[in-house]
Amino acid sequence: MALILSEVKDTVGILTLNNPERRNALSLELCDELSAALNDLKNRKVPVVVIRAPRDAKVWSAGHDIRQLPQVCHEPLAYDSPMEKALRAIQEYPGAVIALVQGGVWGGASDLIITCDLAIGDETSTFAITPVKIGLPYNASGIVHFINRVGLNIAKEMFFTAEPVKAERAYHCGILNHLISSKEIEQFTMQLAASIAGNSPLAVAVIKEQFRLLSEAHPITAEAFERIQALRRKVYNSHDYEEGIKAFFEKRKPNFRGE
Ligand code: YXS
Repeated sequence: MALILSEVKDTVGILTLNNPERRNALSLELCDELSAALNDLKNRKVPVVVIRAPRDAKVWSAGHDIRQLPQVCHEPLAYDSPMEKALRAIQEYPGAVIALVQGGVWGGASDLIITCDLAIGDETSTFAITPVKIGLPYNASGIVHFINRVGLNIAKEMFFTAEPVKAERAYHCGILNHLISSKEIEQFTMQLAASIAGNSPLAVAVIKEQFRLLSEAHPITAEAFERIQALRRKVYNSHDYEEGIKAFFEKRKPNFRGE
C-alpha cells in the first residue's frame, strides 16, 4: 500500500499521507516515499505542491514513528535520516510547497508543516512539538525552523510544554498563513496554489532558495557546534530518553529522573 498518494491536478501536485492505522506517523518508509514523490513532481516540473492528510482527518500526522526511533545512545534525528531528508526535500523543492492541515499535528510533523513554505489550517488543526515528552534532544536545524517561524518565546513555550497549539493561536503566532473553515479549506488552498502556479516558476524557485539561504544563515562557531553536539549526546544517552520511549509503548506516564 502506498504511504504517499500522489496526483497532479492541472498545475498543482497533491501528496496525501496515507497511513491512517498508524495515524500517518512519519515512519522511515513514509518519509522515503514523500521524498521520492517530491522528486518525481520536481522532474515533472510541477510548480506547486500541496501536502495533506485525507479529508477531515482527526490526526494529520502523529509525528516521527516512535517505534522506529533508534534506541538510547544513538542520534535520534540524524542528518541522513529519512525524516530529515524529507524536510530538506521540501525546503529544496523548486516551487511552493503548501501544507493543507486538518486535525492534530504532532512532533516531527509540526516541523514538517513549518518547513513547508505556507500552511493553511482549519479549525480542527493543532500543532505540538514533543521531544520533552520522550526525553529526546531535538536537532539544531529543527529548532531554527521554529525560531524563524514563530519567534523565540513561542518556540520555547511549544518545546517546553509539548502542548498542542490550537488553530486560532497557530494563526496568530505565524504557524498558519490562513485559518479557513473545514468546508472551504480545500477550495481555498487549491485556488491559492493555482495562483502561485500562474507566476514565473523560475522567479518563485529562486526567491524561495534566497529565503532558505538567508533565513537559515545563523553564524555559529566551531565551539558552539561542538557544545550543541555534546549536550545532545548527553540527552540521547540518558535514562530519561530510554524511559520516555519505554513509557510510550507501555502506554504510561514516564518517570523522568533528569539524568
Ligand atoms: O497501539 P496500536 O498498535 O494500535 O498503535 C496505536 C499507536 O501506538 C500508534 N501511534 C504511533 N506509533 C508510532 N509512532 C507514533 N508517533 C504514534 N502515534 C500513534 O497508532 C495507533 C493508534 O494510536 P492511538 O490509539 O493513540 O490513536 P488516537 O486516535 O487515540 O490518538 C492519536 C494521537 C496522535 C493523539 C496519539 O496516538 C498520540 O498521542 N500519539 C503520539 C503523538 C506524539 O507524541 N508524537 C511525537 C512522536 S516523536 C517525534 O515526532 C519527534 C522525534 S519529537 O518527539 O522530537 O517531537
